[in-house]
Amino acid sequence: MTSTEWRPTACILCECNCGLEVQLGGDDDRHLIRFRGDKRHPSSRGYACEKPHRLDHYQHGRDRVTRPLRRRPDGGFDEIDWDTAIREVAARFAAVRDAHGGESIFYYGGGGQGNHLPGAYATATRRTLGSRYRSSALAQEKTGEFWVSTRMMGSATRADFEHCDVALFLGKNPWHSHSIARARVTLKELAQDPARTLVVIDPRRTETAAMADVHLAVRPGTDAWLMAAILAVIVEEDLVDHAFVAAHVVDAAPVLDALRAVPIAACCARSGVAEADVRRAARLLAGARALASFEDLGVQMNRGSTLVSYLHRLLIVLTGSLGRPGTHFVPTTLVDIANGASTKTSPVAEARIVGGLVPCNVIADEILTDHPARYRAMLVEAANPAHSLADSKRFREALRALDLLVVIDVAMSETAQLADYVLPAATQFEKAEATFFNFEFPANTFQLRPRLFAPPPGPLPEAEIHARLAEAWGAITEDDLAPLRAAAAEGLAAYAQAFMARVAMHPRLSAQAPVILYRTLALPEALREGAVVLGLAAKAALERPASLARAGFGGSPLEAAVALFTAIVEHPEGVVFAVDAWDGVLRDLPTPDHKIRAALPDLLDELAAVLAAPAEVVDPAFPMVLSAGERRSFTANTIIRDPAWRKKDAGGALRISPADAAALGVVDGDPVRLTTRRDAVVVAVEVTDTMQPGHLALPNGLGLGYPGPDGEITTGVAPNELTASDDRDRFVGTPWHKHVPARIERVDRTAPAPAPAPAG
Ligand SMILES: Nc1nc2c(c(=O)[nH]1)N[C@H]1C(S)=C(S)[C@@H](COP(=O)(O)OP(=O)(O)OC[C@H]3O[C@@H](n4cnc5c(=O)[nH]c(N)nc54)[C@H](O)[C@@H]3O)O[C@H]1N2
Ligand SMILES: Nc1nc2c(c(=O)[nH]1)N[C@H]1C(S)=C(S)[C@@H](COP(=O)(O)OP(=O)(O)OC[C@H]3O[C@@H](n4cnc5c(=O)[nH]c(N)nc54)[C@H](O)[C@@H]3O)O[C@H]1N2
Ligand code: SF4
Ligand SMILES: [Mo]
Repeated sequence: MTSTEWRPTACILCECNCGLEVQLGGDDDRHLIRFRGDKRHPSSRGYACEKPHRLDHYQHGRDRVTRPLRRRPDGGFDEIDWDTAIREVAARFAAVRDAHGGESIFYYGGGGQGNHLPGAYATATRRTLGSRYRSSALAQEKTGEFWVSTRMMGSATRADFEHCDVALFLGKNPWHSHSIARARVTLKELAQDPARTLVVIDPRRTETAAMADVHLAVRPGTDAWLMAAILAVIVEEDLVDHAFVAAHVVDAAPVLDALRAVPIAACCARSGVAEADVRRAARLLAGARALASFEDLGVQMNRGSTLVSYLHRLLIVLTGSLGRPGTHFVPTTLVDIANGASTKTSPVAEARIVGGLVPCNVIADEILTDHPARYRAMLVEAANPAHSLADSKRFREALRALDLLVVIDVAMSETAQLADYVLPAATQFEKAEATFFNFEFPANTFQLRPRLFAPPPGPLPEAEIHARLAEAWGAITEDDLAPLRAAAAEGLAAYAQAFMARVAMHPRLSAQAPVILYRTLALPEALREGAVVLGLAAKAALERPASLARAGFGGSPLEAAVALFTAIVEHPEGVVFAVDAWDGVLRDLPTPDHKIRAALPDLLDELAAVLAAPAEVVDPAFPMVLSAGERRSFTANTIIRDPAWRKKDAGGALRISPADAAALGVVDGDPVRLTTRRDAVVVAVEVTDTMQPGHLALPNGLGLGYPGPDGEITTGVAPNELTASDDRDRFVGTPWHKHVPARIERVDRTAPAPAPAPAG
């Protein structure tokens, strides 16, 4: 039986978090049976792709962790009760802190594509322990973009694809990866309207490229030359928006000089794109009424990634594509996720920390050393770094070298398998959840989704885990909480006032604010874990009062915070929390003088160095380039572990070009041996003329172990068995996952599959 009631929730499979309505059914109404896009959700407005229909595979994974687990010396796990788990985990973290200082305790994760509240609660745990270093997946994708953008414009920017007339996707395949609201509707509109132009820069003729008016099939890893050539054409043909530059840019001259020196023909040759096509694209981009652009992993996980992010930003600036409808904007967010400020370095590798995040690719180096400041303990929450970080073998070795590894996850992930303690979390449908990945403009949205049902006995929401840890450490006591519980009974405004007074009187409590809110705020059971959002609303009311007021949440900061939080609680389908204006984008640019800095000397030097460098010598042992981790119709990081969720491409084929297939004598479905400097695997091929000769692509999110009838079965190739952590950007340490030197060889179809490489 399926209940006919439609319940509001959201899809958790990519960062768009489209609003959904779901009908429950099956045992105790705990299965997610029917789905539809929620028309009331303010940004997705009824949109959803094919993936959420498979969400029940997430809720009912067979490798769900249902009890706290403690590692035995023989490597197995014992189930323990929560009191024991909390007591021991609290004592062991405290012991590491007392022996080596809180800064030796590293925090990784905090949220994936659908769940950002754990990271908010974990700030209490981190501050109690004095933990200073942390990271997340953003530090292997977006930190380069955030860093240059913040230096130039005071913030990262996003783009308005709905109203642009020219759209550029650079190393991005939104048909499958989305990342913009209602991606496929927006792409179809762009493609079908003769007055609008879709430009894609990608070595592969992706689904998005196939719809495009202009597809520049760049040679893999050479986007820096292509972008330099495009910019140089814009300068040479005098297509620069001089009025914009004069009004908003303080230091354009050194940039224009550098671009005048770019050898256009040589750059085009290097990038594999005909000069005539580059010039045509440059004129289109510069001639746009409104240009919207988006760079993603194809360039951010590739050679020269930070330089390409810089050149992309120069394209935005020199074409004046900021602050008008259809161009770029600075989003107002509830949590400052896109902050690219950099003030310190990591303690061992001395790597640049951007937005508070240690580069993922140096974490193993920070552990596998006898340096006194090395990380000794790690808390991993809602992330699977043993699978998602470069060079899994070395990362596993690093995790094993820790004095203590604690993992909070719903499933027995590759990382959980290495933990000293695994703490089982409620799924994202068993607790209230939210994300901070909405970047709409001028009206931005936020959705706090109520749980669909209670967790089964065993797993706990992260909020509860962090609150119990705080209590075990004595960081919060009943004396701290009782007065606030009393205030909560008098309503939200009285509570908020009492909360501020209490923290002002006892400043030590400010570090514990998330868990205090969770313990004392009177919320309906289905929304309890949303308590921390009141704190975020209060912060937004102080920092962005005008944006909140335009959305209807005005008055004093306290009044605004209370009104906003009330609306969030009353609208489980999502609310508009901030409204901005296009004419405010440039006026309020978050740089000290509200002007753009175009000349970043280190990146201009890098451009000159790259242009002067001789062509790289290809290692004959690895003549091909592997893009390790491509988004396809049925991939979603490692959020769903059951391979049966995939309706297509169940095994995760290696895409190769017809020319490479013919040279090897293989056809669709044949196995080949794929070898990189780190490993060799056997994988079936998909022969497709969307690939360039010499270019290979493996999907992301595969190679997960999952319980089968006769034990664990691993489906597909885990991409990071093949990658190396030294292959990274020299500025911010982002990995070159899309540029792994590789070769392929034929294997006999009838020969038994080779034994898997020993787990390092
Ligand atoms: N279906 C699905 N959607 C997802 C996700 C998922 O797992 N599955 N994950 C989400 C997440 S976490 C993220 S970060 C986004 C990522 O979204 P995308 O960045 O769009 O994802 P990818 O497919 O990894 O890479 C994009 C493109 O880079 C191209 N590329 C490879 N090498 C080069 C190169 O040298 N130059 C250029 N210009 N392009 C190159 C590839 O051909 C590919 O089309 O997707 C999100 N959406
Ligand atoms: N080679 C290569 N590597 C890549 C990429 C690539 O393209 N190529 N892409 C990179 C990118 S862009 C990203 S974003 C990362 C993603 O990698 P990670 O950041 O590690 O994220 P996920 O793989 O989504 O892992 C999420 C974990 O959270 C668990 N989980 C799900 N729901 C909950 C919950 O409610 N609570 C808790 N506590 N846990 C939960 C899941 O079981 C899973 O173990 O991968 C990166 N790695
Ligand atoms: S676009 Fe992303 S969030 Fe929306 S339904 Fe598809 S996978 Fe889910
Ligand atoms: Mo990502």
